[in-house]
Amino acid sequence: MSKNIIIINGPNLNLLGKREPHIYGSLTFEAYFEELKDKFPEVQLHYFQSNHEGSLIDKIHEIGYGNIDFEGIVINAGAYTHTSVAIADALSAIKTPAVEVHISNIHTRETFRHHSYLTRVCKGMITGLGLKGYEMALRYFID
Ligand code: CA2
Repeated sequence: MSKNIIIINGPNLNLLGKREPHIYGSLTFEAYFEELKDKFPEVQLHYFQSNHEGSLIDKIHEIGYGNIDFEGIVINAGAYTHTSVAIADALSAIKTPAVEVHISNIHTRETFRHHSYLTRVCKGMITGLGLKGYEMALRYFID
């Protein structure tokens, strides 16, 4: 049985490839996700995106307590990274390990982006390496 790994993207990340390409690149996440599936045929990759905090929390609960056994979560919570104690609590309420990813380098941007509520409940954080960060996080779970 292959490993199940899920990528969760938070608010506005559905606009990837459509706006602000100078910060976030010009590829849509859907197109990138197809590339990832080709790159990692040995795992069952899942993808979830929501602009709603509660939906992200519901999905994290489903991963932790649902019927599918997940090896890991790769999460880019978007701006909720900097505001959401609730998403951090959801991640710490489940056993499934998570790796936090940011496309841009949050430490070289505005001060309000420097702090993440998620880092302390994640295995690690990758920031500033573009979409490549997702691939690196997946590699962590696969290896
Ligand atoms: O760098 C990242 O991945 C972020 O998580 C992206 C969030 C931002 O609030 C975080 O500080 C860092 C914003 C995602 C917005 O994505 C867009 C993509 C294309 C066009 C507009 C927004």
